[in-house]
Amino acid sequence: MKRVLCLALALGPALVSAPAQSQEVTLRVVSAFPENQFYVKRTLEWIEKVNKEGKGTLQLNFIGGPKAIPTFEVGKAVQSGVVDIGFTTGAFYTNVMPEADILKLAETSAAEQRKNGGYDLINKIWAEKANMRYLAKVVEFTPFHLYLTKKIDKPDLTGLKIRITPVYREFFQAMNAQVMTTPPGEVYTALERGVIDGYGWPIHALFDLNWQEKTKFRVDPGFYNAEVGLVMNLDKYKGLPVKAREYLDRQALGYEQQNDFWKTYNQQEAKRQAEAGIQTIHFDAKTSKEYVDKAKEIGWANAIKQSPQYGEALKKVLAK
Ligand code: 173
Repeated sequence: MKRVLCLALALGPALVSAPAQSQEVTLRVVSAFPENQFYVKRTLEWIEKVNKEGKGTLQLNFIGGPKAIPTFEVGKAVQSGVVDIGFTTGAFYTNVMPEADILKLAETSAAEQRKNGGYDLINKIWAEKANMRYLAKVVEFTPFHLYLTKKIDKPDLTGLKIRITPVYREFFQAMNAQVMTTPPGEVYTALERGVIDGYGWPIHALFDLNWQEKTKFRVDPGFYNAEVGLVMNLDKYKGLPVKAREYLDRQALGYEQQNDFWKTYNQQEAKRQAEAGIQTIHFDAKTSKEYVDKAKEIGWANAIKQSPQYGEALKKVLAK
C-alpha cells in the first residue's frame, strides 16, 4: 500500500489515473453446463470473438464447467464475486433467489422484453436480490419435454422416478412423479444405473451428453421456454471502465440477437431424435391441451407463491 502510494505521488495524478481508463479488463467466466455440451461450445466461440475484438478493452477468461464450480453453485459464485460471469440458467440458482426460475415461463421473447420493460425489471430484481447483472439471454424459443425409458399412455407418472431441476418440480409432482434433482452431468449415470425412469430436458442437446442411448420416449408437446443466460457480479459490472462495460453490453446483446438460431436447430434436433429411435408419445388433443395448460398454471401459481413481491410483475412482462 505504502509503496503504491509513494509511486503514485512520485508519478503525479496525470500518469496514475491514465492506466485506469485505458487498462484492459479480464473477467473470469464459468459455465454451469458441462463443457462438452453444445451450449458451451457456442459460448466459447462467442468468447473468442469478444476477445479478438476487445483487445485493449475487455477479455474473457473461461475457467471451466461444473468441475471448476458445481452446477448449482455457479449462481452463488457470481453473487459473491468468486467469479465474474456465470453461463447458467435460472433453475440452477434458485438457492440465490426463487425469481431466477420464473424466466422459464417467458412467452415474450428476449427482444420483446428489451422493449416492454421486462429486461429492466429483471435487472432490478437480479440486482436487488442476487447482486447480479443479467447480461443477455442466449437460449430461448426452446420447449422442455419429458423424456422416458418406459411408455405411458396418459399424463400420470405414478410409480416413476424422474430426474428434475426446479424447472419441472411442481408440474411433474402434480402428475404423481417421484422426483430427484440432479445437475445435467449426472443424468447419464442415473439412467445407466436405472435410478431414474426419465427426465426433464429441452428439445435439444441430449446428444451432447449421449442420453439418446438410454432414452426411449419423448412426450409431446413440450412446455415452457428454456432460458440460458449470462449473469455477472453486479459490483464488478458497475466497476468496469465505461468503455469496457459498453463493449460487454454490446457483445452480449449481439449474442442474444442470434437466438433465432434455436428455431431451426430445434427442428433438426427433433428429427435427429426420431432417427436415433426415440419415439414420441402423443396424448389425444384434449389431454395434450390440458397438459400444457396445467404446466403453465402450476408454473405461475408457484412463481407467485415463491415471489409474492415480484411474481405478478414478472407475469406482466413475460406472459402473453
Ligand atoms: O433440465 C435442466 O437441467 C434445466 O433446468 C435446463 C434449463 C435450461 C436449459 C437446459 C436445461
